[in-house]
Amino acid sequence: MNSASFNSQRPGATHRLLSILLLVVGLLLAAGLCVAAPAPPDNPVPNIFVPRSTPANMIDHLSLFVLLITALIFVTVFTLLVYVLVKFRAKNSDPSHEPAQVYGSTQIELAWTVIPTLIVVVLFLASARVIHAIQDAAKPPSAIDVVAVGHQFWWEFRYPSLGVVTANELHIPVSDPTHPTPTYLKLLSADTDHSFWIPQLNGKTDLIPNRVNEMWLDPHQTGLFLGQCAQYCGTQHAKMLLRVYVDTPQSFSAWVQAQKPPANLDASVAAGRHVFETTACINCHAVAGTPANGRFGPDLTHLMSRATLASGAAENTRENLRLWIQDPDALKPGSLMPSMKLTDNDLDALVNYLETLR
Ligand code: HEC
Ligand SMILES: [Cu+2]
Repeated sequence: MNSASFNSQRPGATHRLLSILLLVVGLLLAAGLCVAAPAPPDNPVPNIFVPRSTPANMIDHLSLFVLLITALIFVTVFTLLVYVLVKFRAKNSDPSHEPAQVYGSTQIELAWTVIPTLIVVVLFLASARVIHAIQDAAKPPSAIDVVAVGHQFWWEFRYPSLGVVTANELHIPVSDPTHPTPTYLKLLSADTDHSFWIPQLNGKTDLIPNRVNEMWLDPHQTGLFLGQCAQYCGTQHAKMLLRVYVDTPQSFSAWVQAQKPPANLDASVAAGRHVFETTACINCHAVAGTPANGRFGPDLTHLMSRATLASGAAENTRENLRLWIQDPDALKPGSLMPSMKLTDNDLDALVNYLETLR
């Protein structure tokens, strides 16, 4: 190839300038989008960089530290790369010129072996410290115990010492650092692997069949914290959402008091209760104080105290409740609740009954 045709294949200066401009515009746009995102309280996307609980704080600090180190590595490598590209690129005047080749420099080889090894050791020790501090934290006697069971595709929550069973929406008290009331979760699975993840409260912990895992949360702020099953567990894994309500101590004990009693037995909805108790519903669902004691699906004793249906798939309104029972797949395709093919009359009576389960 002669030098004239070689030159004609290299991108022109305008071409190069345009690519650089595009890259810069792209970076600015990405940065702009990040800055324009709504501030944490109204932002429905849980953000690991806005921690609200001790373990999440420790993870946040560790990730900033790791980000800082990796950013330094990135800047160093990128600067060297750009320097080498500019300094040693083929010159138009002498396209076949090669820079001096350096082999076996002990100094350079030592530098790029020892420095990365030290960096890895530092990252390892920093991570090990945080893992130990979170996993081996002493459990205070004031801790609240919750058993969380992952199911395809919903969450079961049992508070053994409080006598409460609920689903999908976890209520826990806020934990004042001077009187900590952390919540200790025992994580189990009824079927396959799931993962419990509330980004602002703690990292992920898997729920694995035939194994007991543990995690704790001690939120310092009241409010609603969103999470998500973080391990692919089947078709509706993406609609296996978590809602954690962090309550003041007063509203937490009020919630517990409201969840304890058996279900409302309202005579005006006896027809609907009859439909429920004579259909397969009772094999999969429990309603305390009635013959219904299934555990394949969520406990419905206080169904109407929950804001959402089917693990956050839909808002808990009458229309959605009716649609859900008529055809669960309409709201959550692939959910493990079958359509019971009820008549419109039975369906209306049944929904009237369910609406009294407050
Ligand atoms: C084969 C077992 C099975 C039967 C039978 C069944 N369900 Fe379900 N049900 C489930 C499962 C599993 C879920 C959770 C679905 C999900 O979120 O993915 C569920 C969820 C629900 C929910 C939503 C609860 C919540 O807190 O989100 C309601 C309400 C409900 N079922 C009512 C009924 C009624 C009424 C019947 C009878 C007409 C019935 N189910 C029959 C298994 C069943
Ligand atoms: Cu899952």
